[in-house]
Amino acid sequence: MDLTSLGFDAWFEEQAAALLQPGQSIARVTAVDRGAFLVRNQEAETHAELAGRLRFAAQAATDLPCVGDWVGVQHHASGGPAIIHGVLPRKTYLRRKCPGKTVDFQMIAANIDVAFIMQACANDFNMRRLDRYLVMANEGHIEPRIVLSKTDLISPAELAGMVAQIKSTRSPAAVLALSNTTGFGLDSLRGLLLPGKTYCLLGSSGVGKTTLINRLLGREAFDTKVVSGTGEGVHTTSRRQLSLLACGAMLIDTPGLRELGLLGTTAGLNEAFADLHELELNCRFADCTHTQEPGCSVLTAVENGTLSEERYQSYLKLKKETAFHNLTYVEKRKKDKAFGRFVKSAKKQLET
Ligand SMILES: Nc1nc2c(ncn2[C@@H]2O[C@H](COP(=O)(O)OP(=O)(O)OP(=O)(O)O)[C@@H](O)[C@H]2O)c(=O)[nH]1
Ligand SMILES: [Mg+2]
Ligand SMILES: [Zn+2]
Repeated sequence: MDLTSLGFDAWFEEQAAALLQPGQSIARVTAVDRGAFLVRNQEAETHAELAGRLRFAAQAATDLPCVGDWVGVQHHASGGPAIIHGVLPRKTYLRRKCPGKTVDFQMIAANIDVAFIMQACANDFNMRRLDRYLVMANEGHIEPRIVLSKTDLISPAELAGMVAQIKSTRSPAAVLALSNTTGFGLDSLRGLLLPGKTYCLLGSSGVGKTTLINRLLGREAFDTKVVSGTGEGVHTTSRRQLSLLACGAMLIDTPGLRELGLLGTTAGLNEAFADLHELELNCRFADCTHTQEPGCSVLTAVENGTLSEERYQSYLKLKKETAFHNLTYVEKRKKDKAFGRFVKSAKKQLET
């Protein structure tokens, strides 16, 4: 198996040329479980650890490798764990705000071509959460597709209703429905998976992400758990893992995210809310907040029912969060820089 089959291309090759030191070679991170890594190259999959230098030089958690990353490694002749020395720049990424009040980001996965955003038809279907995931994928330059799982638990009419709800937002993301239990829709999904491309499953805990990967692999490779009737489950998957399917596609499983904090830029927001963005162009004022301005075409659309009140509220909420986060993130970065300069000048004074 060559690196191209794992997704390596000319762009990464260029990045690698600038990064690799003598004795190092390229590999892809296939699993991250707390501090432990698995990396894969043309020959084998091996355990790996971070070089001390890389860990100490990291300015932020996002500088450290995540699943899907291309890294420069040094292999151990005696068979010990390989050492990861550097991370290649990412083409695409999934990241989220760290849980809690901090403004730092956490990498979920990198270098993904398509993200399947999964919601279970029963108990889990939620347009607002879907919006969040769509913004997240768009922000990381990943093509989103929507998967409605567990169709065996609802009627065809209910399913059609959900699909219609998604379509009414005019989201360009394709919608696919499937059931791991009956096998409905699995062949359509298989038909979408291309060799050498990387896919990722995103969605709440218990929607059936790992079960789907096991079905596609054709064996019980990873643990899944029975969830309670309400769909509220405990997390079963704790590690981020990239699996190679027989068809040559790669699929990344992620643990269900409990808190889907935001996000970085407004670009992702505008893409996920293309319908609103389009309306916005007709507002009288360029900086219209769509809350009270005269001649606001967003408000008009809500009034005459072409835009649902729910979607409008979802947009306002995400917009507010994004704006707040952008602000605090920029401030924090400034402070970090100022602190860095302070440390440097203090060190200099000590040296002289
Ligand atoms: N009825 C029904 N149950 C399913 C289906 N797919 C998965 N399940 C069940 O849903 C439960 C959760 O499945 P998992 O695959 O572990 O869910 P997950 O998304 O990986 O959850 P986390 O790892 O916690 O994020 C298991 O009990 C599965 O058997 C389906 O299509 N229909
Ligand atoms: Mg799982
Ligand atoms: Zn407006």
